[in-house]
Amino acid sequence: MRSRLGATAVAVTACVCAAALLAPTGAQAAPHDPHREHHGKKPGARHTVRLSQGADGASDAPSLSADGRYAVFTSSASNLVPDDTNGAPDVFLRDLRTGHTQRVSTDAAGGQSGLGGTEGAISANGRYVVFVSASTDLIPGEVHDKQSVYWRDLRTGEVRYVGNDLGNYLTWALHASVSADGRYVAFAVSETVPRPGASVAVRDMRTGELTKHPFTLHRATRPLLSDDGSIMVYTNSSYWPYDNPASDVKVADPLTGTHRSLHTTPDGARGNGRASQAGISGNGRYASFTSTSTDLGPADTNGDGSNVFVRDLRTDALRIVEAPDPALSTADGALSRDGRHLLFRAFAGTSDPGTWYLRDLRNGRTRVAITDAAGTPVQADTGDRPLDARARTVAFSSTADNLAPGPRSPKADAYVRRLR
Ligand SMILES: [Ca+2]
Ligand SMILES: [Ca+2]
Repeated sequence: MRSRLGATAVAVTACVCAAALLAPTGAQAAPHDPHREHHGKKPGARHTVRLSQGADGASDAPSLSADGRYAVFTSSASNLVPDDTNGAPDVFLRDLRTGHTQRVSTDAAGGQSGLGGTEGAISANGRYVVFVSASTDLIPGEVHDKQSVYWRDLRTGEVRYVGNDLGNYLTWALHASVSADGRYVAFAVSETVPRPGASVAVRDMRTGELTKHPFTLHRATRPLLSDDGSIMVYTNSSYWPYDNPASDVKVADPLTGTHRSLHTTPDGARGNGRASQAGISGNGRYASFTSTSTDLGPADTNGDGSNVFVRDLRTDALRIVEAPDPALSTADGALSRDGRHLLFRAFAGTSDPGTWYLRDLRNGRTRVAITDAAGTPVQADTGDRPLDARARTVAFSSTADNLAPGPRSPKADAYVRRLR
């Protein structure tokens, strides 16, 4: 298994560059859109853009396309686009080049859906969006009565059902991830009958084939695909009362279901702490996770304080990510699509919002990544793909003041900040 995943990773290293060159067209043009905003800053200048300018509701952490041009986020606001009257959260696409904001949790013609959508994710090439919705009116003639994953081609507008049901009764889809070319969609399904838990599945949108990963006495959640769709990671969290064995992070072949743990000691045993937050670089070579284990191999200076770890899937080497102050904990790691940069949060304890850093994993250079206009680190949350391919921009949500000019929402806003 190891060597097979490793070999796959080698073969797809070049994928992200090609994906970044695929410039999406259509669907973004809106000649007389009053919601357009132009940001007259020179490309490369460090600045922060509020995606939810003046919003009347909360927005969550966006995900970015590989080239950093497109951001997808969820918002409860009703005033980000005209005629949002469904009283439900929707998924929005922001073109950062034109400033145009578009609602994407709609039917193919752009018609509003009754229950909107959440948990949007965008493909690396910027053309496809997947999201979760309980709406029954997204596809004419198709009614899916459970919370389901939908796939949208932004160029043609086409909306397709991905899935919600793994053969059991009470299930609902939770989270989705899409490959760079839109072909593969991984998603998590939560179940209450016959027993509480969650599992992951992958749909091939070209053939329609659905691969179900085995259900265990765990919650398998937040699957994330590499850009070419050949590698998937996910988190297995213990579900009360099933607290044994402990949580784990997995790397899997999405189409065969074979998998292995990322959270292992040099002897191959399970780490002695808890693991979560599985991540994968877009090129599929590096996987990240957060763990409280002290026996994974690298020297650990904060004891059982959590650390982000990065595993090279080609060599199996594991590195620990320590804060600039190594007594602090680190968590919330997210790799750039090219795998060179890592965004992470360093904090002293659970009540400390901490500081977000960007580290160049090649030379160790580390800088504060998320600050307000005065340069002060601020509270922030991040989504699945908070960095573009080369970590030139970071996307996040925050309730902090003074992040960008203009009016902020009464709750959290979504932002994109240029890093270099
Ligand atoms: Ca809405
Ligand atoms: Ca530690």
